[in-house]
Amino acid sequence: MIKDEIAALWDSAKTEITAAASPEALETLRVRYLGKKGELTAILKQMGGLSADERPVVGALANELREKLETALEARREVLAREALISRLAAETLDVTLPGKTVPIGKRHPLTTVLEETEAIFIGMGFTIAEGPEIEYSVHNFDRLNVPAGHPARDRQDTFYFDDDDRILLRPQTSPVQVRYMETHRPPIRVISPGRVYRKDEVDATHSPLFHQIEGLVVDKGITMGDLKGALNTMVEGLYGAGAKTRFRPHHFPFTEPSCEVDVQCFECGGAGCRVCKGEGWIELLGAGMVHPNVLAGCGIDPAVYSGFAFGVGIERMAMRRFHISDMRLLYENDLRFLAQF
Ligand code: 2U9
Repeated sequence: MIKDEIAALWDSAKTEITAAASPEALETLRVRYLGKKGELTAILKQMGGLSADERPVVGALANELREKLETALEARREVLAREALISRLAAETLDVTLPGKTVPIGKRHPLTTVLEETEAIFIGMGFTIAEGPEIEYSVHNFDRLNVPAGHPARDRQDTFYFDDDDRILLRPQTSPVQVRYMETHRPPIRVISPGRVYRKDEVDATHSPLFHQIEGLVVDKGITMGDLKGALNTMVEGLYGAGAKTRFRPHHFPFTEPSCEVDVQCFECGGAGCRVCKGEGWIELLGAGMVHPNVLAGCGIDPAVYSGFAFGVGIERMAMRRFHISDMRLLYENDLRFLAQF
């Protein structure tokens, strides 16, 4: 009987509409019940077979069903819309009283600070910065630096080589940068060459196979040891303050003659002797000397016409002194608790 079909349709429809979980599901139900090919249309098609007195009754029931379906669909649509709004508001709730998210500001690494300050001092004296490859030929790192074959510095126990005949290496000093510079520029030369250097050292509190150096080179006519002392004293005063005193001790390097090592008076105890300077009153800082004539000649610069001085300083050494860092490894471990102190 059509009346039963209408009642059954309403029963299943109201359950499904109430359970509809999304606007899309609701739309599917609307099409299924009220669409042109929907279930209500299917019932209305049967009305043709009814008697004259049944038709108006069933028609009324069918219209009532349509209204109930539309009302139920609209009610469910509103419920879903309200729920969607509530969940959206919850998700987008912004508590303006919360403190702002701070963007952690980075800090300069102590090695960078020392490097940049040292560079600035020499740039102030008219030096330019030269750079070069970290993978270098032993010709540039030893032969051009008057380091003869068989010299201990060439030993594989100290230097990293890539090939079996010791031709290609990781530079143990930045001197080859100055060699390359002298091969491609004419005097006057005033360069500093900062950078990474590599030596076969076991890692401990004062050694690392990778560390950093800054070297300097001046070549011109009439350069003397006095110029060297003046430049280095200017660097030391720039780093350790105007009263900082230096001491020059005779030394030997194959690439400089005469050579010296330079100490700075201990800034902790003013020279009286303390834990920092191990009672010496002086702290060794760097090595330097007048460029060996063989080195000038090897780079095509006539040592009878030109002279020059050079120096080399370890950046870790300066940073550890400056910031009272006892273990070099702290400079490489990227522990923010350590780095945040500078
Ligand atoms: C050329 C000619 C000479 C660079 C020099 C030193 C002395 C020196 C060490 C200091 C601490 C390396 O980092 S360290 O271990 N260096 O003592 N370096 S003279 O002399 C040169 C460089 C280039 C063409």
